Amino acid sequence: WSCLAALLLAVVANHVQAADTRLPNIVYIYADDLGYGDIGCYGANGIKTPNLDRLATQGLRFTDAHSPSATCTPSRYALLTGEYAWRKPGTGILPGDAALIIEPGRPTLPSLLKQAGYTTGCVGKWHLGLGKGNLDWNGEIKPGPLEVGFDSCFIMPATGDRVPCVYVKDHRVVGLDPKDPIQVNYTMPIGDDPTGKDHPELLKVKPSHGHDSTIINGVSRIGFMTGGHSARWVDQTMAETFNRKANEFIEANQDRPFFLYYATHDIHVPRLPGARFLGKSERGVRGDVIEELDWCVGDVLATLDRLKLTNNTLFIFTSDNGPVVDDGYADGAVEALGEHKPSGPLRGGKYSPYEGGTRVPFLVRWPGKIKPGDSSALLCQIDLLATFAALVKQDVPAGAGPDSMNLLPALLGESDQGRDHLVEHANVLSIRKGSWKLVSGVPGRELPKKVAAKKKAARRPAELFDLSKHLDESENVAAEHPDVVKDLTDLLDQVRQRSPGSASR
Ligand code: NG6
Ligand code: CA
Repeated sequence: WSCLAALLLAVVANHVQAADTRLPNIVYIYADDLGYGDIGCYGANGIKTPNLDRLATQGLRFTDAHSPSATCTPSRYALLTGEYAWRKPGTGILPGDAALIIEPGRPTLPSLLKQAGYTTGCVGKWHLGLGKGNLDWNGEIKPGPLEVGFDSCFIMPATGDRVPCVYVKDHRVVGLDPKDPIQVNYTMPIGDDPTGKDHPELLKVKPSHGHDSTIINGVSRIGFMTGGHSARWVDQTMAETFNRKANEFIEANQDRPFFLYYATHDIHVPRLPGARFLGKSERGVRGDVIEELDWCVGDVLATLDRLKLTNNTLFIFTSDNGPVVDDGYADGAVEALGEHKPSGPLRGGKYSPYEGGTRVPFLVRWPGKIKPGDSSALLCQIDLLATFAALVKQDVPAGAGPDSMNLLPALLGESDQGRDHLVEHANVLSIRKGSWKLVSGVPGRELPKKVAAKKKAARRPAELFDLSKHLDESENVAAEHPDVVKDLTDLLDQVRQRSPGSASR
């Protein structure tokens, strides 16, 4: 008996140890255009987000975490490569027919995790280009997510408001009828589908700016497309479709360490929530899609609970850039805003160099490992590549993730120490250090030489803010602190000139 008992004990001990040393699963939910003040635990008004609020109660709520850029493509590029997007021309907001902008074979956040034994999945919005240019949507769609570190993907190629309006699973358009081939064009009309410009009477929601090309599902988009009728998505079921795919990925990989990159379409335009969320919030469709997003997060959390994976899963929820109310469709969001402040106490939002452009909600939960609370550590999504590498004990290869810093102690709430400084990226570059913020006149993207020279001459003077005194960047104190302006300008220059690969880690 004692022998058997000892054996049993050994088996149990072994099991416990195995569970303890197993690498945690990582679920990363990337909301689109969700602002710092858009959810309950960050002060939303008239919008209920009980699931995200629960996540905040059970985990760490960061108050100074940033997306790398104030728009989508550069943020995602920087997150996945660990390189500031402004270093690399061609990483601005991409059209739906753009080629992939991450070089296959380059070490990426998912490829490092894969190397550590993770199964990696990508669900939702991609917007980093597909193929090598002139892509045939009816054939093999590659390179794409699978060539830069993901084992599987179920994606929307670009954005909800850009054609082609179809899902892509791994290398193929889902549900495509070969007899009705897809063609996409971003320069001229193609096929017989009506456009918003010529047939506004067919629209469910009218554009307020641009967005007047091919009409798909009663919504005119950016870009022209023809064909692929059986494959076209229905906006109102997009959130639940992606959520089902996210849950399926978790379910299929429950027995091994997995990394799920789940980038939602919510709360980007066009805002067409599922029927049960329409009119649910007090803040019009923009509030409704936030509540839909919250439901989606809750549903993924429930899947983890059901599969008993909650305790061994590092769960991160954040957003790719700050908020925007009218982003090109007259959908009533502006009128319904009421007391709600999408950026909370911050100035600016999507596209803006002020804090609202990049400071976003950032919630991290890992029960038993991360003590619930708040953290004011300055961190950026660009740091996750080096931070995850440290977590899973992988070396970051020389030259990879040049701007990514290992902030594992901060991520786990063991330290309040975040970055020493951070470059924020919008139409101009800004730099943060301590409580100082300098909004420079330096453009956030490479300009043609002639234009650059002209612009340099016409550069607006730098603005300086002390965020500890004016979090809302309401008072420019550049004139009072020329020394700080100079130091930060020099520091920004240093970071800009640092050749990728030599950044200190
Ligand atoms: C802009 C679009 C906007 C949105 C954005 C990309 C117009 C007038 N505006 O050019 O609607 O699609 O691009 O958003 O077309 S992002 O979150 O993917 O960066
Ligand atoms: Ca976005």
